[in-house]
Amino acid sequence: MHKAAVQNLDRPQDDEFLADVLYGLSQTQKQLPPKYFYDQKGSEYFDEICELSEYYPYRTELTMLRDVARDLGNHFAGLAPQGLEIVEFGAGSLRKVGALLTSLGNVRSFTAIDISEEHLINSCRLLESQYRELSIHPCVHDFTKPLTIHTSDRTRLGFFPGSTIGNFNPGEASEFLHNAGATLGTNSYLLIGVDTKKPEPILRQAYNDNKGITAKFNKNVLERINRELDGNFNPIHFAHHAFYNEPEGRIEMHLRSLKEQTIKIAGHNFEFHRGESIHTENSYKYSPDEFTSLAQESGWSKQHLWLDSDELFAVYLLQY
Ligand code: AVJ
Repeated sequence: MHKAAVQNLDRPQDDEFLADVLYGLSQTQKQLPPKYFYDQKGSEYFDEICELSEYYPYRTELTMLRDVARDLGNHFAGLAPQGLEIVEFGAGSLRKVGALLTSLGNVRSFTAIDISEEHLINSCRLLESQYRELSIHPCVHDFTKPLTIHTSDRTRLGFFPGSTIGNFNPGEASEFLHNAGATLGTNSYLLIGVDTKKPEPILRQAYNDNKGITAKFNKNVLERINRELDGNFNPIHFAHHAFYNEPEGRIEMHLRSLKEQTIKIAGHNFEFHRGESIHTENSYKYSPDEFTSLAQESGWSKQHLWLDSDELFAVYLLQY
């Protein structure tokens, strides 16, 4: 895998970042798209979040994937004569796909799609050193947008772990699932991790950790605006605020202004009242029934559902 082999299909450009920020901060409820969390620094903070005791989704799913991979091995035995091609959406640090690569045995090709180029390349290099026979294709792309990838005779298995789908509202999630089906093709599969609904304290603590890493992750988007878009946010004057919005079934993350202030970004002024917030992320939680219907409405049928014993997390195998 050489640098030249990296596909840059739809890398978000600086002017798009600027346009999204100017638009988001002009809304009555100020907001920023969560995909901008993941520059190099933000991707590192997210990896730290995954090590936190409060953040159950990462370790729960990782533990489940061992069983899932074994079941998938049985499922695909005889079903994928040309071998499998795995396509991971939002690949991040690639710490989960290894469980599948090891147990499935017949994976020939792996396409890793992520928005954070440097992080993606480093992760692919590491994976390459561990799976020398595997053909690895890093692809820098914003997976919130449709994507066409090369075709082969192999059985395609999309992989979308971590409940990243929770960042979309249900309408956008359905659109993503449709697009993923179009990208992967008829009869392809999607293995997708989805956070479940559960008692509020567990959810709240997962996004309000004791070490304050989630707060740093959240505030990093302000520092990124300062670095890349000539902004003058002082993160000290904003507070991390995360809570479960029960009627909407989602965790919301906000950055709340601790005082009245004016922020300048690329020559534009934005006024903040004391207590006014920027809504930085939604993280939707789905019961198995809710998610199964969403998948069905989006062209996918449920083949398998795995839940851990505490029902903290769900992994679905869907077919298009
Ligand atoms: C990567 C979107 C699944 O919503 O749990 C973690 C991101 N935000 N802590 C999530 C996140 C705050 C995470 N997802």
